[in-house]
Amino acid sequence: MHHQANTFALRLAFFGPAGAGKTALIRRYLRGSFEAQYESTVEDFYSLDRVPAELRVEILDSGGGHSFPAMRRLAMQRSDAVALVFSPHEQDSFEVLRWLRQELLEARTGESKLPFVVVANKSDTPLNDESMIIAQTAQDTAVSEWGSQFFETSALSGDKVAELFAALFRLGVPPATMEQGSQLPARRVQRTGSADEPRHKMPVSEHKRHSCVVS
Ligand SMILES: Nc1nc2c(ncn2[C@@H]2O[C@H](COP(=O)(O)OP(=O)(O)OP(=O)(O)O)[C@@H](O)[C@H]2O)c(=O)[nH]1
Ligand SMILES: [Mg+2]
Repeated sequence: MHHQANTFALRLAFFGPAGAGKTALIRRYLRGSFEAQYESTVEDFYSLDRVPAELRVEILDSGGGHSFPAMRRLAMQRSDAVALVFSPHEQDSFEVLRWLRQELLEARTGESKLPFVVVANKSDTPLNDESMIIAQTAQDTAVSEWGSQFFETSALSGDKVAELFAALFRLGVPPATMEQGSQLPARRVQRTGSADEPRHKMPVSEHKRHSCVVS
């Protein structure tokens, strides 16, 4: 959590191979819509203010097809909660998550429990024999080996997308401090909302379903 003048900023970040559905998941959550046409991301930022908690949520949408290791490392260090997204329908998709998790470990050495979840996206599409094995291996690895939560989401149908974001919020904001509503711990206090950070501005109406106001 990052504290700035009566506002707490929660930084979420999405990483994963190109085409896994990071952008689609973020847009499904923020806008409640789905775009079938694929447009690869370089790097995007979204932000929204959750009115009741005076909580500013910043979401980094990284581009899986663009490798900027130094930027990724910085983003990993600055995040309060991370979603590692893959698609079981793509061979090697989960393998990318293995080294992304490794990068996360290296970027944040010394932290005992890293705040990340693993996301198998495109659950609307039936698994064949091969993708079923990939999905099972991923779940076993995430839960048993990495001790992380595992979500099977669909940006197309919206299935488990709200649950995914709820988990990210919980990871980033310790519940006890949320209830107190004050004196939130600043794990890595950083200035937020600086002019040099690009942001997507989206019409307020797109956020209504989440009772959010766009900053
Ligand atoms: N059927 C289905 N298709 C999806 C789902 N999520 C994303 N897609 C499609 O998969 C393609 C890639 O989705 P994106 O969200 O752009 O993937 P990305 O992870 O952001 O990719 P990069 O920006 O290149 O890293 C698009 O054509 C989406 O419409 C899903 O849950 N189900
Ligand atoms: Mg994208």
